[in-house]
Amino acid sequence: MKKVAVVMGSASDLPVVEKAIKTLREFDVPHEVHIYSAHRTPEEAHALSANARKNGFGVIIAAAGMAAHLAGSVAANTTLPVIGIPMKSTTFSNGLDALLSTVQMPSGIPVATVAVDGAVNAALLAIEILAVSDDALAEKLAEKRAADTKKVLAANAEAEETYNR
Ligand code: RP5
Repeated sequence: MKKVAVVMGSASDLPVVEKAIKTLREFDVPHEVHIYSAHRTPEEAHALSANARKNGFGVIIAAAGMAAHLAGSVAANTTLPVIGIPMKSTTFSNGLDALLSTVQMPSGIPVATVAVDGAVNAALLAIEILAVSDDALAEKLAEKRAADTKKVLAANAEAEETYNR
């Protein structure tokens, strides 16, 4: 199976990005985690993305806040799919700054952008991309969907029982 690269701009992003790592682990998807900044370690970030395909990666998840250039700069150096997680790293604008920086890519260099702090969906989207050519992984995704549906219906049954008169 291809690996997922998870890269974030700062150690301060880890508490949120760990949710993506946990999801990848739940699906037994091989992954590597790095803290490389587009601004503070540009050479390392460049090497990761430029060599990602030949190093066995199938998808890259890139998380960054504030100016949030990481996902875009990673995408500029690879034709692998790049999923951007805009991080709510400051109270200023609640992550809208990072959301716009991540999503507003110029034509030709796409970044698939999830919600602000949307780490779980970033991992699930990465798994969905790998599952295009992996039936066993697709089956695991279907099982998770079914389990999620069950949970919501159980909560609904409880709410109906509690509140409906
Ligand atoms: C971004 O700036 C990082 O991804 C982080 O979300 C934000 C703040 O970084 P620190 O100042 O906490 O290192 O590059």
